[in-house]
Amino acid sequence: MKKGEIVLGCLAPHPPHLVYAENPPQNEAFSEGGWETLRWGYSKLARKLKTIDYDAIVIFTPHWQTYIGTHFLGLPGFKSKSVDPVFPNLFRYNYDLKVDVELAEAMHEETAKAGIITKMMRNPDFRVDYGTITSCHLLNPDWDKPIVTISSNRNSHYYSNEVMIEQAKALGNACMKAIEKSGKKVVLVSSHSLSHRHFVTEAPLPEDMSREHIYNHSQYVWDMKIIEMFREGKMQEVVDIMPEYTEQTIAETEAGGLIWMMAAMGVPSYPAEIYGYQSVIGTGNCIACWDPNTNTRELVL
Ligand code: 2X7
Ligand code: FE2
Repeated sequence: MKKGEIVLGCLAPHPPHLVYAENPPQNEAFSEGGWETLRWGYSKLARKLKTIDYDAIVIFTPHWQTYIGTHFLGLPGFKSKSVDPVFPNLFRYNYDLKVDVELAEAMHEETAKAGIITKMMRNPDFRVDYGTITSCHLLNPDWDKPIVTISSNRNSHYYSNEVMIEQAKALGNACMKAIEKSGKKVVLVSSHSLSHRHFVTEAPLPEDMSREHIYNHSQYVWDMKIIEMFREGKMQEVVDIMPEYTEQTIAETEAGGLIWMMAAMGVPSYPAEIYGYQSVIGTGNCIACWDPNTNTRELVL
């Protein structure tokens, strides 16, 4: 069997506002649009994904939080309504998704071998989190590929950002081993915002773009610094600076997604493709991808 591989790694922010703004038939809420810079960027990346041959999407989400170990979705399908607990006015999404259980089990097995506490989620009534659904919907609105969702273990809260980073690296390496053994072509998705300070009151019309801006200038400067490193292919420096960046901007990187993805991809030293940056309720959000294929990698923005 041919060795499996990671064909793309995507940084895919998941504010539910973006799905709300698209008005897909699955979501109950209705909007007049908003956050176009991110939504147009997502459309462009979704078009690129359509040109790539791959078997499954593996997504790491900060909104499925497990306090004991790392969990993997472990049933062939999950169907229910996902409601954002903070923004139920924006996100009540009816999903019906397929899981690559074989790949999930292989990752679970390698993760256990690496000494990480891990478990398969086999509860048919389990509700899939809005982070998974938002990122997957925007990257692949046709939902025509199976997914594997990985939970985020709360190491940064129990211990420290440093411990979280070590665990995320070990998890990334374990997932990579499982992918290689599987023979499959896989797209990785790290689902999160960058800086994560957000306003605590919402505009009367959430999509009123005259009210949208980054929470403060310092968050903006930090985000630009990290995006510059993405552009320059300095991912080892991003890994090194992660504890400070996360602390200074309360970034959603605290869950470990970006480190997990970078470790699995061998910490790329080539430039990321940037698809957009915009604030959502004050948080900083960047859509980016790392394309290991030099023939298809491009300068997007
Ligand atoms: O989960 C989120 C997020 N990461 C950013 C902004 C707004 C809402 O939800
Ligand atoms: Fe989030």
